Amino acid sequence: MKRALITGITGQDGAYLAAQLLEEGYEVHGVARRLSTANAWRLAEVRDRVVLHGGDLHDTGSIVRLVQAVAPDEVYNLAAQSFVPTSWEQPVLTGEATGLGVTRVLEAIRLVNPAIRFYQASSSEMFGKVVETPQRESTPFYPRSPYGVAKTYGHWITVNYRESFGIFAVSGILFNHESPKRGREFVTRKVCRAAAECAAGRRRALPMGNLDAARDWGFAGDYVRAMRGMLRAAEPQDYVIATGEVHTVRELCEVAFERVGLDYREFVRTDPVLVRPAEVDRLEGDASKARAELGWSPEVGFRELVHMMVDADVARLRGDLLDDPEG
Ligand code: NAP
Ligand code: G4F
Repeated sequence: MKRALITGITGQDGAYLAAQLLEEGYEVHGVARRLSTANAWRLAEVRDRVVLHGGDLHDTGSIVRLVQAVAPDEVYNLAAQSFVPTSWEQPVLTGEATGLGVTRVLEAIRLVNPAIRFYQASSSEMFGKVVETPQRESTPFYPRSPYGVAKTYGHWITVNYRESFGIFAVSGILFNHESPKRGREFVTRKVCRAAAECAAGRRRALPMGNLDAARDWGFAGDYVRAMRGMLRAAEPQDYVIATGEVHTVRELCEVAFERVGLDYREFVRTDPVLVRPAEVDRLEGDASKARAELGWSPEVGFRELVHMMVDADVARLRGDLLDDPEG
């Protein structure tokens, strides 16, 4: 039986990855931070089948001891301070967790067992102020936030440990991916939740930032499948994972509110406080390398994804689905 260790298991991708690995017959271990309030709601379906260990990417010793104790075949480093606006408020913490945290996990692997395969959760935020469209593996990075800068460090340290120490370390450059398990602060979930609340008469207005921003949005379940493919490949390589389909935040609002029979223009208003100090205007990925070499392709399209998310929040508000804690 293969064993996987997932940092960030309590996050959106961690929950989907844990479920997929269990389905494949893996023994799944996860790193969870000590918090004053329980935070494993995303793991509800798999909680009795995963082993959670206390640890933090800020604490090197905790990571080394966990890699020793669990003795995994694969480590997926999904933990990060992952919300872009917070990275301007807490740039040093973001650099520590999202950037240096990667080195701490790689060092643990190097010290304990360099044969462990390593996946790094890199991001299309590294392309930032894009220098070519669509973005592919060879596109130069131009990050636009402390988060993007930290992820760029995480990407290059992964490449460096592969080249310096021969570790099977890969960087998955994933474009935005969403699901009903998405945190409420991210734009898709914020809009889908608000549409459900407006339909239920619990909300009258939705303050938003830049409605013209455009993203290549996919479904988290599809993207997590790509992570597994990268660690199964014959050679360690970096891959862009994206749908190639781009929509604006305005279109997202339109589709989400339409789903509950409402016109978004009656609820959405722009609030300058939510506009970012430096914006990533438009991301569009080219995943042809992953399609050709990993046989990967997305199964869920944009409208289906938005409908899935709105429907989940409608069900939560009705009490048909367990609601998540408000962030
Ligand atoms: P998420 O829902 O925000 O989850 C982040 C996870 O990291 C949570 O489990 C969180 O734990 C954990 N974490 C944060 N700081 C930590 C620390 N210091 N030590 C240990 N754990 C820590 O993010 P996601 O959407 O699942 O994304 C997974 C990874 O992919 C992240 O690295 C993200 O930056 C990256 N990524 C995401 C996307 C996307 O569109 N979703 C795209 C590209 C890359 P708590 O539950 O305790 O907060
Ligand atoms: O949903 P977002 O907060 O995601 P963002 O900044 O693109 O980052 C996400 O995707 C990255 C991959 O590219 C990940 F690495 C990262 O961890 C995270 O998962 O914002 C998307 C867009 C932005 O352009 C933002 O300015 O939506 C725009 N937006 C407009 N109004 C808003 C809002 N974003 C949020 N969160 N809230 C708003 O009210």
